[in-house]
Amino acid sequence: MTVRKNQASLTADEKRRFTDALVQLKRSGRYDDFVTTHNAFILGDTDDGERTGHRSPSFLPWHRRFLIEFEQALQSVDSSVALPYWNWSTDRSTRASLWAPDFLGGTGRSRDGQVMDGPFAASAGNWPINVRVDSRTYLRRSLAGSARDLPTRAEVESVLAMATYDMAPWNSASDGFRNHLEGWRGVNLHNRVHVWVGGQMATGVSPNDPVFWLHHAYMDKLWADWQRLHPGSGYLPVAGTPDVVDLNETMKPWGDVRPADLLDHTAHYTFDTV
Ligand code: CU1
Ligand code: CU1
Repeated sequence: MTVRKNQASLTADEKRRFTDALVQLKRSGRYDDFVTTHNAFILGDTDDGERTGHRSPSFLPWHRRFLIEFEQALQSVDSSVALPYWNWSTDRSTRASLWAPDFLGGTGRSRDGQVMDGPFAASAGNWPINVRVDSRTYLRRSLAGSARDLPTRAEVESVLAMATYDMAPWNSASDGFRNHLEGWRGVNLHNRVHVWVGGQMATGVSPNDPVFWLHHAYMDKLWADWQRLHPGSGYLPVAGTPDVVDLNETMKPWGDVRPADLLDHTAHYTFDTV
């Protein structure tokens, strides 16, 4: 059974196995397939105008499925690996162990944002940026370079307290849990973390930075936490809503999975907190 752990409690061996598996997926080309898929679903999202991955109710189930596939790819390399999650409301400093050279490496240098240490530094030769928005082929970060700090626990709790999953107009203007979590309104949790990390994380090709997976594993955990806090609330919309994915409609690009299929994460993994 896959147990997703807080990254702060991983052993040195678990960190090494995780980063080794990432590098192996990168070498095989499979890692970049995930970046390409995400990039294709960052905007419109699809040619028929349906919003799937972002700015819509299916933000959470879409990324849940995306992470499950990625975790399975990692496990095909090393069956002991699970996705760790990054609780950025607690590990909120640029000196957190997350950014140490034995794990994800640190911030980029001031000149060009290039990450200079850890397994994903350009100098280590294992992490070319192939799916990119410009000509720069190296991983970039500017930790804490944005105007706002990482979200606080109180801000997380204010979003978890929202009892309605999502509501019309089902986009980046909506009130409700999903949109405040995604960050287009209110305190802004998810988007703000992407911007705080900077570099590729602040672009549509954000999965180029391995911290993407740890950030989204935590977003996914917050969805599970919200479900436990609001047992009477569920995924919305249930049916008949144009341009977004209803509870029982399939999601692209998979075509065989509905939000309804993804409401119970325990079929796939558990968290170290339960
Ligand atoms: Cu995304
Ligand atoms: Cu994201």
